[in-house]
Amino acid sequence: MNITVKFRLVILLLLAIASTPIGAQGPDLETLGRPGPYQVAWFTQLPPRDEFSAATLYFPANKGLDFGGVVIAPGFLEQQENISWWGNHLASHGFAVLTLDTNELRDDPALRAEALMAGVALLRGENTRQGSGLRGKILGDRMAVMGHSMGGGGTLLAANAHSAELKAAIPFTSWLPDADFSAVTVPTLVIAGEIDRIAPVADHAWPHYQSLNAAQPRMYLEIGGGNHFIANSETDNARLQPNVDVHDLLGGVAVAWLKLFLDGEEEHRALLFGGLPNDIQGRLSRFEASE
Ligand code: 9J3
Repeated sequence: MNITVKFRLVILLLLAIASTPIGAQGPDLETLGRPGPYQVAWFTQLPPRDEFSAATLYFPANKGLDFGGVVIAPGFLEQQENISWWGNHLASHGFAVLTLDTNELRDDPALRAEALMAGVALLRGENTRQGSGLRGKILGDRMAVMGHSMGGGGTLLAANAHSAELKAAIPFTSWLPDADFSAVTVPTLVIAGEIDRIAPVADHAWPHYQSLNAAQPRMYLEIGGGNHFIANSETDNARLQPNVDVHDLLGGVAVAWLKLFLDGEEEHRALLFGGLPNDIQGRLSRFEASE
């Protein structure tokens, strides 16, 4: 090795040291609430399933391997467009996300639960399907379910019956009267809106949360002044609009939840259970969490 080569190696070493974060900046909820590092691609040509009528698979196009999967169901009279922002957001943070349309716009929560679990099976199948763009990239043991309103009721029913097949559940402004989800054994993030008139928290999200077994991680996140549609996409349908803009807050907390409980990235634990930042707490009307 001549002196020039040695010199260059020393320079490279110094550059490597200089670019290594010292006191490494860990993840934070604000960053996780913005679009993530991956480019999002999507496709809709998927193997048909009896349990739902159509679906879109969003994925992180420039991530090589190891995608956890998330399946999301819309609410009563809603379609994929009402939940599509989650597909983009979660895929940009590294997840394969299947949004689905129910067979009928009025399908009940139990049918939405079946649709969600069929979606989980579909995502697992994409890992082995000849011709799938996601072949070999999906980790079938890292699956989560989400959903809005009756889709949130379906999310909780799916987790209550099939926790062994799942790693996390995230119902948002869930709707299901007189429900008991005490058989859920996966970490569950319950998103609610303070002034939800369609699924009032006193009859829906709050008792849903309270019925969960406190022996596993659970969180109740109620948005101050939030309506039934706070976690939905903005669309042209005025009836289905979020009344406050909390996608940044919800997106950040949900990504942290999935990175911790699907991907096992422990550095996200303190973000969720170490006390939320004051600016987030200021936007909540009720919050409860246990690890
Ligand atoms: O999915 C939902 O928005 C359920 C709320 C609802 O109107 O239920 C009454 C039948």
